Amino acid sequence: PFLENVISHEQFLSGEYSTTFIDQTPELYVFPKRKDRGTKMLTYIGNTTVNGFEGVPTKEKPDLTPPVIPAVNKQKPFPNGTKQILDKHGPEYLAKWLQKQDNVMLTDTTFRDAHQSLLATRIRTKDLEQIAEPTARMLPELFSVEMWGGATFDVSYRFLKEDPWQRLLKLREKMPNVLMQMLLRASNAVGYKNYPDNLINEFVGNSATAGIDVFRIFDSLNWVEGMRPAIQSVRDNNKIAEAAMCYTGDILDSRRSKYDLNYYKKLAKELEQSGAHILGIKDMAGLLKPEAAYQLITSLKETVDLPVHLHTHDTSGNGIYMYSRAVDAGVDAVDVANAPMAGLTSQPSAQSLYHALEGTNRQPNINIDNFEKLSHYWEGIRTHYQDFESGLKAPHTEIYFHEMPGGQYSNLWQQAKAVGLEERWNEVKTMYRRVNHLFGDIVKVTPSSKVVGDMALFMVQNNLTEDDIYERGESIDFPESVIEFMQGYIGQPYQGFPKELQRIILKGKKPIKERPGELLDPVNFTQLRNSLFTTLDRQVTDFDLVSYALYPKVFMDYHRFYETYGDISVLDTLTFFYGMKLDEEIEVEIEQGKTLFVKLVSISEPRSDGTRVIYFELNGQARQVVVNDEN
Ligand code: 3PY
Ligand code: ZN
Repeated sequence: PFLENVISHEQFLSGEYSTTFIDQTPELYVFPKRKDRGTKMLTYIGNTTVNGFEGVPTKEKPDLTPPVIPAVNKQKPFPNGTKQILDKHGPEYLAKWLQKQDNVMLTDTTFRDAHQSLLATRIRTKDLEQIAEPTARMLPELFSVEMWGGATFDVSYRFLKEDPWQRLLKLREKMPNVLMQMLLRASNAVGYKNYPDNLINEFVGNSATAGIDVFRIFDSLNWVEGMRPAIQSVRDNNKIAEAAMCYTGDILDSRRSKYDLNYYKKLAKELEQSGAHILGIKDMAGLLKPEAAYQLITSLKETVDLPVHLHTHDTSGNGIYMYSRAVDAGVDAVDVANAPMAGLTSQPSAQSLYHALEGTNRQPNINIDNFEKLSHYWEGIRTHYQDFESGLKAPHTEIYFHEMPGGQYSNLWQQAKAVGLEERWNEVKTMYRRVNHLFGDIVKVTPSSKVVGDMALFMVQNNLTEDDIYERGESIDFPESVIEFMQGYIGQPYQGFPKELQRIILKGKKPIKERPGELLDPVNFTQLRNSLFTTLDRQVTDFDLVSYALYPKVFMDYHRFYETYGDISVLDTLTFFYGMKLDEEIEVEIEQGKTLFVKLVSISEPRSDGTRVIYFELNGQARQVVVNDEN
């Protein structure tokens, strides 16, 4: 194996090595471990069959058929799309091109925000991958497909036991013609806190290499200072910087003057001056009302010379009407999801918007029949994720009152339930609004929304009022996220922190005014690579390195899981979540052309040590694994 490593090494193959090559190349001494993929996989299936999957009630596997994938001719070349325009002419040209389109353009969010908002971000790569090529072939007129970023990164490792970079690479291969878009939390990258500038830079660079074309960058407090490094990084990579402002408050409500039309105009100008190719409006909670959209977009189009791309959540049920007014005002592109994955906390439906704009001269230029054909797939696949549905069944106009972002509503509800506040959920929602007020009316989106949510839960749980905080705050231990927020570690809110409250919460700690990324020590990637190489005992990719730097624990947990169970992203989704039924047979393609046939034969009763023996047939051969019964 040593010789094999030498002769297959890139440096050796390139001919650029000297006599010290062997001494300076430790990876030559790493030999492939004997891995029995079959046993690892059977252990996972056995374990899930007996103990269930985190967050899914242990129950019989649902009887569902795989959804229909629309047939497309894969031999034909892909139709050209926006990706070809970017690659040929660059981001400035593409932005001008977008601005010149008569018809409103669409971003399809089904691959990211739709399932983040409806299904706790749980759709697996396997299910996205198989519909990616039909989507790219059938909807080449899309502006972009949003398929990465936001929570997909963290959730992939943590719950789905998948490598998010692999998702990106696979979808890129299947979608070579449409722009691929991600949501980037500026200096928080795809995490919940600020990172050093050099890490943001590495993250953006690697994301661009792996296939992202459009980066929608936002700061959770609309603090432009915090967005500059990310915008610059995207520009340096010759990709599209869509700098987004988060919409909060209500410009139609004259009693709330903090976030008025002038605020947004000024912000838009600043984003333009910071290097945005596209101006994004990120209406993360769905607060933008139709008339407000009309006024906002009209003003912004007069203020900046950039295409405007609008994002919303349809929680209130007003999404299509709002988009229609935005289209009247000249918005260049809007975010929609395929109908079965649209509506409620997700984006408005693409198909609904198409029909709503019938007879106007800005109706999207897309093939609606193809949208419908693809919709059958999404309708089917959604049922495979039924245990992650949020439970929201109807339009929810209370959003205008509490202002929680689309993805947070179901999350906070779960958190409230977990700490026994199920009965007091209405109080939590009201408290969320009160905390926002207490904090001085801030923008609420990941991670600032989490701070407000944590504080609201904390106050309800401990029966605290605003007066209590001011009167006895010195003796209260506030949640860590609230302390960090008041320290300035996620940035500076517009018009600053409420001074007295900040003093009470910080108890003598000094807040910062600078950008946290400037103060944080840069990541030493060389050192990190070496130590990771020792820990993982394998080659370290640039992707591994960035993931580890962002999420050390999450990444290592994933690594250990992978060592134990192997690559289980190849399992079908129902087996992944529910294991197998007795006598059931499944096929698992573990690599191209290599399929395992698995049958679950029987499960023993628990033995005195709490374990069960699971009997399988693997490709016709009897195999057994032992798992702990954790019930
Ligand atoms: C995210 O940051 O994940 C969001 O979708 C914010 O709206
Ligand atoms: Zn969103």
